[in-house]
Amino acid sequence: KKSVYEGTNAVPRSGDPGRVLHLGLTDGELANRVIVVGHHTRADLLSGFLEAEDSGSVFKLASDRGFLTYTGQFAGERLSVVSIGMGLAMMDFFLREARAVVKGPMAVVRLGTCGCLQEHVKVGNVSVADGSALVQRNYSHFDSQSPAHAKPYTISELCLPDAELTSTVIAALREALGGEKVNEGTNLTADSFYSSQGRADSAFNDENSQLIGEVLDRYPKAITMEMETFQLFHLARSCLPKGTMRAAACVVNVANRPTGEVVGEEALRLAESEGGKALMKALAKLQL
Ligand code: R1P
Ligand code: URA
Repeated sequence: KKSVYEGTNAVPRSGDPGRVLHLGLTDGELANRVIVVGHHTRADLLSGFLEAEDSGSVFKLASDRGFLTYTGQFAGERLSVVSIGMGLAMMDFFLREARAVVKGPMAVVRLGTCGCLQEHVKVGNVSVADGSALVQRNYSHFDSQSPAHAKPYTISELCLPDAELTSTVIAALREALGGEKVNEGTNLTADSFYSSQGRADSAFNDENSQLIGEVLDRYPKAITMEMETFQLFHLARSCLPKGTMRAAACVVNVANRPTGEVVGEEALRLAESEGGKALMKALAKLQL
């Protein structure tokens, strides 16, 4: 009898050649250097900078779980651009299954978008994470059976990116966009776009009116709040053997949460494409 997949532990695969279940990729289809983005339009945009592989074309595969992978050549190196969707779980699927189909050291850079927590940071700028902390809804707090003393949200310790990759990314972004368009600071990764990012919603009991204040008290350099960076840094640091997965992350600031300003369509596309190309250059330059 044919099974839907093989193996119930580690990273199961399906079919022949065995493809990982959610990315849909098999060995060799993903490069060691990867740009990770949140949606297909951004991946399509950046795939335009890739050149064909020896096969004569840029590799493209869309999985039925929402992942879209492009692999080609960039500045003399093999490089992939992958759209992974949103949240901690999708970054977990991506990094673990990517690790399973790539041999040797890897470097992963995320180009996301998000709201910015500092008034002085301009929309359309790119903010690079020099560390990331996780903000999680404490589900037990909201359970009426639980003691009331537990706080509604937890804020983690900082997790750091790869230092060399991060400085290479900053230098490449400054060269491409100009120094005034590149900021650095602490990233906050939240497990919701809503409650754990401090958005008020009268349709739910979220108890989050103090949350952004608490985050800024604990991390005064908090600059960005989005949904994947902490998982990227944490799993890269957890990957074995140590040092074989290097990570960096940045976002285009699409909104300034203190002022309410929101970026225009054209400025966003420009930052995504020029910023994205700069990240591809940084990745290609890195000695793996
Ligand atoms: C929420 O709208 C999504 O946008 C941000 C958040 O991290 C979350 O994934 O990033 P992306 O634009 O990369 O998806
Ligand atoms: N994505 C997020 O997660 N947060 C924002 O504020 C904007 C985009």
